[in-house]
Amino acid sequence: MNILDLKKPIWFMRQAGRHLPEYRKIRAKKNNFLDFCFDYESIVRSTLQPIERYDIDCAIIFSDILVIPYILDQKIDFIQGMGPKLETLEIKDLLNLTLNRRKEKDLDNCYRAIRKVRKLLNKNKCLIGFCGAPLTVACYMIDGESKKGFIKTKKLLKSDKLKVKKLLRKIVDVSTVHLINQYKSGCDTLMIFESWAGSVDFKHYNDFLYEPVKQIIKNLRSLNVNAPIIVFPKGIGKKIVDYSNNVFADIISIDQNIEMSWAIKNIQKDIILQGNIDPEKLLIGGRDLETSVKKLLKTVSNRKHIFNLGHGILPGTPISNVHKVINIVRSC
Ligand code: 1CP
Repeated sequence: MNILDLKKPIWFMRQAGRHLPEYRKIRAKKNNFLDFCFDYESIVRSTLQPIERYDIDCAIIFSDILVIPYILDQKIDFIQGMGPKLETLEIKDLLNLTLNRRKEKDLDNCYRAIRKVRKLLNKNKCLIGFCGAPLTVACYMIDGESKKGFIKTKKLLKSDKLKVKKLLRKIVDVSTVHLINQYKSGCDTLMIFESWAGSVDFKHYNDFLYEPVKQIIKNLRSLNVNAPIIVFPKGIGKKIVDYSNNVFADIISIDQNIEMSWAIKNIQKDIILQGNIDPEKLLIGGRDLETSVKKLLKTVSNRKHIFNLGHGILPGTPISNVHKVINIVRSC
């Protein structure tokens, strides 16, 4: 069942992963994160773990947005506690990258895992496939890491717009194929993560944010992929209205820095809203969490809404806090 067919869906970005002891247990069996990411059994298990523990409405296939630079043959490492680190390449070398067929084959395990998860998952749960939005993936490819605020990317967006646009087109093509394969394998809902939307100046939104995402959606629709599409332009504040008017997605995920009541008034009525509890509130718990969840539910009571956070679950989040939120949402 896709996410729009569900009545009052609830799921959490980064619901699989480090806050779950059962994830940490299977993760510890592989040294390297990519080995885990491409291992059939590990993908199936970690995708289903949050559903088994919380009985929430959507599973999101366990993978990462950086599988795209990996199959384009840019070397990548995930360093424990540091996050991803990619081989440093100049823009001209990034433009020369081509698909590595052997590495592309590693994704077959992801598609096989989707087929298996779809079989094991109850029919009335949805299964989300995803990719990074091209600009966010390009940020990692150009800078190699996120820790320094994507200085190289920001400079290049100003000094060599044409070359960046060329790189984005390459990422659009590879991401389109990846999303189609996820859809054909059994994902009924697709999500595009623009985690670093905030790195772009508003005057460049059209070229770097709207056009690439619009193109992916256009490609999918022209190939009869009719799954609902969620976009998540994190960190763009009030420009989210302009964003949602331009990319033609079905659902927009709202980060915690935007007031939901404001979003309801300003984002066109036919777009479904997802979000936006602050992950820190989920981490801390207590009365403040309870009040925020109840306030959000009241705010969205007259509009179709998908319950979620404003960003991913933080690693130290207590499981009891997640249960508490689910109980409040289900009892309202
Ligand atoms: O060893 C580990 O367990 C590594 C931690 C980890 C995990 C659990 C990474 C490395 N990726 C993932 C899985 C992941 N990544 C999922 C599936 C799990 C789920 O949602 O349940 C998803 C959807 C992602 C998406 C992702 N990866 C995004 C977009 C969403 C977001 O959080 O903004 C981004 C930006 C990444 C890059 C990435 N991969 C891993 C880390 C630690 C990061 C972020 C690093 C940074 O801050 O730049």
